[in-house]
Amino acid sequence: MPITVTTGEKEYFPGIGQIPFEGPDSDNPLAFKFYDADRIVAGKTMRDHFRFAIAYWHTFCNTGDDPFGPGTQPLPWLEGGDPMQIARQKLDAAFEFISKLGVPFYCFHDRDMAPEGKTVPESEKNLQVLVELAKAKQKASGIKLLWGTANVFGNPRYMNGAATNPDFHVLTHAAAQVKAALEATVALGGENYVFWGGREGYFTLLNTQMKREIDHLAMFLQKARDYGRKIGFKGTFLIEPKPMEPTKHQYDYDVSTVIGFLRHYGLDRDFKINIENNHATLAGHTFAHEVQTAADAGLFGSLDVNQGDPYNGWDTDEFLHNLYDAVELMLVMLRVGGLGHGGMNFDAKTRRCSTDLDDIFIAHISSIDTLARALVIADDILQKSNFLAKRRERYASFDSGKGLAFEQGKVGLDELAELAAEWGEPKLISAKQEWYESLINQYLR
Ligand code: XLS
Ligand code: NI
Ligand code: NI
Repeated sequence: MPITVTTGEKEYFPGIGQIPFEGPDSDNPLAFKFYDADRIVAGKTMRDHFRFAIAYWHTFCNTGDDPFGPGTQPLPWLEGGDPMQIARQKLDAAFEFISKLGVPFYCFHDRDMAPEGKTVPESEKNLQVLVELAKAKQKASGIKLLWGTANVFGNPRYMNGAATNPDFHVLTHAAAQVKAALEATVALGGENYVFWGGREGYFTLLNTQMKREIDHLAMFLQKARDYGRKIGFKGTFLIEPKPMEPTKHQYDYDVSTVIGFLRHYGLDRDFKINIENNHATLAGHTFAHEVQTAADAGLFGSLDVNQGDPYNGWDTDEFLHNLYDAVELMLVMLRVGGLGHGGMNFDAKTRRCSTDLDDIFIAHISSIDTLARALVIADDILQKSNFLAKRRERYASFDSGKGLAFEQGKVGLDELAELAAEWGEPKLISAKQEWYESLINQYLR
């Protein structure tokens, strides 16, 4: 569905209209060079391949502060005294930006959209007020909610965790927030609901009953699921793994860990996985590896697209611009059947020194174009090269005869040993890694 540009009382990005597609020869920084939303690739429009979403927290709340200094990026909608007035301005800016970019979805934490009040009911009320306004904005623009979530890591009360906090009193506050955020997500027709276990982990085992904390997390998620279903949430619950930061030992370390957790606690029917590139690389994996792992388990949910700095190990949340990595990602995405009800959320922020308002547009356009270009390249590789045939050939010894019988469970260890003795030493078969790598480079055009 086309997006209608929606501004509030004040236009926050004057001089910038809806971002057009101008093609690869354009040198207009405020135009798409590769993302042509209606273009069909591999049987689907680019719009449907990507289901792009804007992250409320980075794009409309973050001003570039770091541990060494305050924010540098003046965001005009954050100016003014009254927190509820600022929240309304932020909503105006958000829908103006998203509609001008022409992206179909957004994602938010409760506290990104509405300020925390002095009491639980006051916080809930603040959120409800903003949700009503957001509903009207969604209707006017055609923009939809990909997922909602609760920020149960920022407030100091969560310093020892939310659902895994050793103090039950703190857990109840996390529950109040998740309950309200689920209600907001349902009210806004959100397709998914995310749990990123911000401070669900620990720093030292000396003071930690790990099994008890993880049991609490699972119980909390079960109760959240039950409540969500009760109030009519039909979408998917998503867990977003991350290996470190803020705690030393995060319980949702990576996709494999989360798969084990979901299956162990019987949560795998309602929950899937939201995978973030920078979290994957912090865990020592590639984005593509994590996506393949989740898809193989039937638990692929959605993506947070960003990238880390290749030379430092932290969650720098940069805009994805590495084309080679994007091609590897899209090679997997095309083969696992795409995003389904998930999307690609830009969990990324402009660098602290990028201080112009149009840098926010340029950053998103750059990432969107990187992924669009990668989609076309990956589709070309799958359609025109012998990439798939080569991969199949590598496993051909399991396609017939004893190899097939082994896969079917019909060959025991003793018979395998007999075959080894009978067949003698196997000849070395090259894995051809460099051939695969060069193939990608050949198609980067
Ligand atoms: C932080 C996470 C967070 C989640 C949503 O590292 O990526 O932004 O996506 O809570
Ligand atoms: Ni994320
Ligand atoms: Ni992150």
